[in-house]
Amino acid sequence: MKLEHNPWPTELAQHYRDKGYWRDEPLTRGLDWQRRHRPDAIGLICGNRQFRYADIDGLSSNLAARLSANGLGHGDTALVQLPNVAEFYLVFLALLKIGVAPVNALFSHRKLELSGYAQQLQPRLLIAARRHELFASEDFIAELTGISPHLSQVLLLDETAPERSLAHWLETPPLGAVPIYFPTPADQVAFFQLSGGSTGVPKLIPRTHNDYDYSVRASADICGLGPHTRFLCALPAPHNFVLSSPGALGVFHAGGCVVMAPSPEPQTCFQIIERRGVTMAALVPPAVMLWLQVAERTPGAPLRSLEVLQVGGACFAESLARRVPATLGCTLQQVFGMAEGLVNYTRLDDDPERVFTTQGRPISPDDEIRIVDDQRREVADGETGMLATRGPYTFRGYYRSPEHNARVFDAQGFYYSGDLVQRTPEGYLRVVGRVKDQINRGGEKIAAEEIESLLLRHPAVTHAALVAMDDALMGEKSCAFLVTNTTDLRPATLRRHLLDLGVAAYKVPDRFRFIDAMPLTAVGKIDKRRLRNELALRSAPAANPSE
Ligand code: OOB
Repeated sequence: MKLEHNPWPTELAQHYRDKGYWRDEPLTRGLDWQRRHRPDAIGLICGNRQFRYADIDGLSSNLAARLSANGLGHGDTALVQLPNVAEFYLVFLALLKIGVAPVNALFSHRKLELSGYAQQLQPRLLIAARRHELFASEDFIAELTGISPHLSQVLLLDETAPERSLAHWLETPPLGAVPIYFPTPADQVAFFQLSGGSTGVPKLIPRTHNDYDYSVRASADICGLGPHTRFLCALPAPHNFVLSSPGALGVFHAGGCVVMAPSPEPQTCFQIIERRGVTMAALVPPAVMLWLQVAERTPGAPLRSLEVLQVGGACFAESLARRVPATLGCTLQQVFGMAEGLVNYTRLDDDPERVFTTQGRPISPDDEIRIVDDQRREVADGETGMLATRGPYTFRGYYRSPEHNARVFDAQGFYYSGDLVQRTPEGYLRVVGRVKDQINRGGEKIAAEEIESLLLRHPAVTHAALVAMDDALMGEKSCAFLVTNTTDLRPATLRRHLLDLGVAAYKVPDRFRFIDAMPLTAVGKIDKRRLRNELALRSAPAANPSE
């Protein structure tokens, strides 16, 4: 069975093959090469555990074979939620080997997000962790089975019962020889990436073997990855940045080593960097700020091995960018990417001024970029416009979302990312704002509409608008403006309301403000610009009695 996705038009697909971008090989190709040529090289480190390429391949093959023996294969989907542990990659690779397409939820996701993904994908397999509050008992697993009646296989990290223990399934080969075959054609869906979203329901992004593999290979090349690379994965492992830009898959392609960290917190990361000789790391801007603060307090810090720091996911202030090379003693690389596809990098040999002042240029000569005004007419270099793009690894449509796709794609298949950018004459992009209704909370994306509709489910809330407010550390935080039919609604009640609905904690508004009526635009829509301006005018939190 094929999983639906909007394919590239035949002529473009042919062009991408002719250019050698699409090789019609599986996304596990890199691992397979390392297994055959460098089986004893260490490819993955997690705490005190080290995995050689032979181990990574062997463990993932055990799991793949056992799942395959249980009837899972091409056309099936899986819901996976794991923290930053080695098992994340072992599971991902196992599923790719047998053509089961997973969605890798963030560990911070809760009931609402996981139920939403299960609803859309109807997975047959669930892989999760007992240490997550939702999977400490059986209740939510039963709920998921209600949502996805074909869910027949559950495997858990930290589980003692062998029939459900992920560790057991990874370590124990199946009885008898079960062939692991790769039945998924490379132009089909390999897995689903998560969209930051701007709509009510989180959308899924089908990524094919061909398109993702190209982005990984080309990224590894641009970032100079090789067997010497030791890459610190401190951001959530499913995120496109640390998975493929060039991320862990880039490292496996190049034969380097992925070193896991539980979080980007500097004290922990600095120790891991020193102990493991990490050469490269990828961070979001708030984490860089913390790293800079700690490194400035402790000069001669343990970052000697660090050669490259990638920063992306949200706007990185030029003033901070300028501090990175001197304070952390490494090369800065800015990365502007999206789970939907397009990724831009400053190049490692770029002039430092360009690295400090732009977010890079696209991976591929065949990434087509248009920067357009409201009428979708192209603007001149240096002018601000909306970013539209298509190319060999930019998706052609969200999963089963024809109406939303009609809004964010044009007739030529260009995807409108919702970012406001400028292009330099050399083709480098600068991100200057956005038109999508989203809050970028230090790299974590919050779709305003999703939270507004949850707030409106509270009986006392009659109007709700979520907007971004500036924050010194996070870049942006979220503020909910509310009109209510009572005078005694408290922020704590609304926070509880949202958490009870099962939304991830990072999406709960940082501030609530109660107003008498929503300001409206000329066409009668909520005037969010006015709400944002109001916040900017009264930015001092102490002067805010409604909090
Ligand atoms: C990355 O991916 P997503 O899907 O979480 O978020 C994409 C959005 C972009 O459309 C843009 O609004 C924002 O995040 N963004 C940036 C940025 N990088 C991403 N805004 C300003 N400056 C940057 N450098 O965030 C992502 C995916 C792959 C690599 C890196 C980041």
